[in-house]
Amino acid sequence: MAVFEGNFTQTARMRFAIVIGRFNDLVTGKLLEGCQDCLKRHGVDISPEGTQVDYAWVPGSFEVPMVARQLALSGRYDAIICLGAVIRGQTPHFDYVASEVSKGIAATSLQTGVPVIFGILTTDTLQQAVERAGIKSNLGWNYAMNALEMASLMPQVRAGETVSNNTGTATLPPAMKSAALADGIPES
Ligand code: INI
Repeated sequence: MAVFEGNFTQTARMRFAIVIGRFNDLVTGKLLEGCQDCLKRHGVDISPEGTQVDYAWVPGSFEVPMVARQLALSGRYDAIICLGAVIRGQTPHFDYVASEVSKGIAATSLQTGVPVIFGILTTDTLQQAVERAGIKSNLGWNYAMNALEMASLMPQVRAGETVSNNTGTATLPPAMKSAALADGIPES
């Protein structure tokens, strides 16, 4: 049987889109910084003028899934990272926004087959949010790691390529093999 496993090293040909909510941008801006730092330190060119990362700003988390879905449908990206911060207030608004963005991101990922990373902080207070966006740690970094891992995992799963195999190396049909190689998977 096969073991499929992502890696963090073959990033040269990967393409990402990052969708960022402006609402609570004190927090989402910091998540973006953490995310970019991680991608850059794994060899990704994060420049908006470059060829590896596109950025899309939306008003708030509620709008994130719509734009993420359109980007996913373009077929241009190995993974999409969604960043937002939904902070509980005095009204039920939080619950509606948090519910819709989580359902929307899950649906986008499942419907398109493109990994869409759920980088939406949902917290009770602003303090909890800033602690997770750079004060104590920066979850933006983790979301980028998740994107790198999924971007390298999915081509393997699609092509049936094996990373390690107790019974030997799996053989792929030629068409799948060239697709896997085009996706940056090394020949085993
Ligand atoms: N958007 C957020 O990203 N976080 C929030 O905490 C938030 N709250 O609490 O209202 C929020 N609201 C805006 C929402 O995402 C939409 O942009 C707006 O409703 C327009 O559709």
